[in-house]
Amino acid sequence: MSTPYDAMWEKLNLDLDAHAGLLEVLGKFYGDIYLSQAGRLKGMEYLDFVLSEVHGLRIQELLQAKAQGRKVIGTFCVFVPEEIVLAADAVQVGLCAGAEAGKEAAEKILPRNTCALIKSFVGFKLSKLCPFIESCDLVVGETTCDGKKKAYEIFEEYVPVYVMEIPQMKQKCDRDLWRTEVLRFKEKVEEVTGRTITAEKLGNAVRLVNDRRRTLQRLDRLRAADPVPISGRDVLLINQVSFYDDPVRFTQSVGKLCDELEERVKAGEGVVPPGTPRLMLSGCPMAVPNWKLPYIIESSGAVIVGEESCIGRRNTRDLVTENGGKTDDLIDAVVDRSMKIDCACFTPNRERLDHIVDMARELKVDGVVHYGLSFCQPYAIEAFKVEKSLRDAGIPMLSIETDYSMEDVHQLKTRVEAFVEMVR
Ligand code: BJ8
Repeated sequence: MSTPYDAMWEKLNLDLDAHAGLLEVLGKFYGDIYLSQAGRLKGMEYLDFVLSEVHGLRIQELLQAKAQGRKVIGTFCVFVPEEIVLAADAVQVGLCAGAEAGKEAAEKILPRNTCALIKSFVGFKLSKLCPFIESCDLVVGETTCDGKKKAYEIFEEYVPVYVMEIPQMKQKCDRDLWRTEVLRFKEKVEEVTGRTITAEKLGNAVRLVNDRRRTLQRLDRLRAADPVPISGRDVLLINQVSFYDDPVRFTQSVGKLCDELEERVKAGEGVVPPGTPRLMLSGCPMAVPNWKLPYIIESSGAVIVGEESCIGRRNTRDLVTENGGKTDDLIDAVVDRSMKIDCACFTPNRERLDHIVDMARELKVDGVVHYGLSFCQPYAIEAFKVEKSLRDAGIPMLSIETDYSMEDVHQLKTRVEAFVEMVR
């Protein structure tokens, strides 16, 4: 079936047939997992619309921005400072990497035992399925885990890639390294965009990204009410969309959704029956359209009330300090915020364990589901310490390792149902 966007996708050199197949599967998946939910907020219509136009209108907007001389920069990690990109009047998009399409192509050049997220971004490029990647003037990688780091060496044969070195520890010398990297990135962005990043522009960008984080923090507070006023799936989707929607429009729309949510909380209305077990997700990020595990959990009699993840609280918990007028002060503030990100790629990573226990207590959860992508060593190994910290705090944990395939759905459902019964 032809669409009004075919010419645009063809210009971007997408494989039109394979792409149409992907959109069809995604549409069905979305209908089953999202549109079938009862009692959704009216504000979720905005998210449904954005998702339905993810490869359409949003790409059109990016291409319009490019036609006006703005650059599009794609990223894979929350360490990459969006404030720098926005200060150069460029557009930043998080490249999702949450689907299995393209896996076969990826496995021709990557070992099969590579995590699904890495195979996904490589596979999407090789199979010509992602209009976001094709719209990017630059893709920014980072040296977080070994898999990503080495995959970027291959990826740069297909797209312009720039890699930031992320420290692995949090001593003073690591912060110094990261500050140097942020400055190097600023120079690169200035070179690619042809714009100079001034203190004023950087200050505005800091406020803009902070506003989005504040709105997501508000959402995070409201969604934790008892009775639970919104499904975990919907909140995950909002966080996922925050990575590629226009930041001003997104913040306004989610702000309105939060107003509606606040009314619901005041009225004591919930989306699940009283007494439904409250669970928290912790671990690897869940990029669009990775909704498998949240759906399994919420169709097994539990509700998700928090995500300790980079597509969740790990990304929105800390703000950049705004009280600095000079470029140097703002750079310091950006650096300090990102040094608080407790990704499992760091060692030691005690603060993540403390955050998980604090978050579980604050959200009054009955249990935690630790989610690791298969072959992700940092999160799989850290899961042992997470489990021990939670056990010491008297909070049960279920450890799940999976990828994007649907083959293990029944097996996962059996394990999740047993866990839900246990914590009930
Ligand atoms: S700051 S979590 S967004 S790196 S799942 S590719 S770690 S093998 S995604 Fe992440 Fe930045 Fe850390 Fe956050 Fe490697 Fe693991 Fe795959 Fe991963």
